[in-house]
Amino acid sequence: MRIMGIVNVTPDSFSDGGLYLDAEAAVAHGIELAAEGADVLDVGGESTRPGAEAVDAREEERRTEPVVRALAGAGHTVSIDTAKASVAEAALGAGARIVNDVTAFRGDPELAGVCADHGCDVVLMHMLGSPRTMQDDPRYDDVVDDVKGFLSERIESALEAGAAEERIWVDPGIGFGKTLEHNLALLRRLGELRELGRPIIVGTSRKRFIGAITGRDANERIGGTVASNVLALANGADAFRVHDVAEVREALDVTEALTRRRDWGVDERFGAESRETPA
Ligand code: HH2
Repeated sequence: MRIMGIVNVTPDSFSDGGLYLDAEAAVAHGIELAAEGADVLDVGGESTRPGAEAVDAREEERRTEPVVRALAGAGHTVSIDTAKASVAEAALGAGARIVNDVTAFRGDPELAGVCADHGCDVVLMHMLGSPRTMQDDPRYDDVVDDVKGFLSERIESALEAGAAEERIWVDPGIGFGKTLEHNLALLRRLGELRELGRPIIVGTSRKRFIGAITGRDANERIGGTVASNVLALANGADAFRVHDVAEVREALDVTEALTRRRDWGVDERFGAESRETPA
């Protein structure tokens, strides 16, 4: 199980926009998240919240590159949350090891090649439409089957572009063109995505579907964030992208201990053979 801590260097992210816009504050926040138990720090310079305006590539690079350089330089594993090849190239040059692309290589035709050249890990996420339009009446035949089919096609496309299969992660894109029911179905049936044969990462952190259930604002969704990540772990997720690392780490450590199948040596001592040879 891996926890990815979110470092948003943006003025407008939905829950922490503007808090870490200054590089120094972003780096300090990343270091704090690592101390709380994040295995990977996901640095992003463009909000993908519904309706968000696109950010110019040079501005996105200006926000993220120094933060990536400082965190990677301090020995942390850094991922760059971008759909742009030039931003990814700068981040990989500054020490990032993972590219987290919410468009799954559909946003920038150059990005897959940049990732293949660097041999980095890539996160391919499902989104219906674009952030500007994705929440306008999203529809699926069967949301889990549709997301699975999409991710399968994007894996193939990444492989054709030169990505190494063992470096690909998949993400159902919670909140990206999904109603409350779509998000719940994806989390309940997450295990079906295991058939893709790649590790699954999920991002439920503080998202609107939690607020729709609890009535809480973005900064008051820790309980819902913890609950959804616990269920996701139990249902087969491998990595968890969150803002509240300390709380989620604690919950997932306990969930992992509770759900792990421990080998008590029972089969050896009371296995078929010993049953067949009663005294
Ligand atoms: N969610 C957000 C951004 N990037 N990447 C992956 N792989 N999966 C996600 O679910 C995901 C993501 C949105 O969250 P956040 O970064 O907190 O907000 P914003 O996009 O407004 O910066």
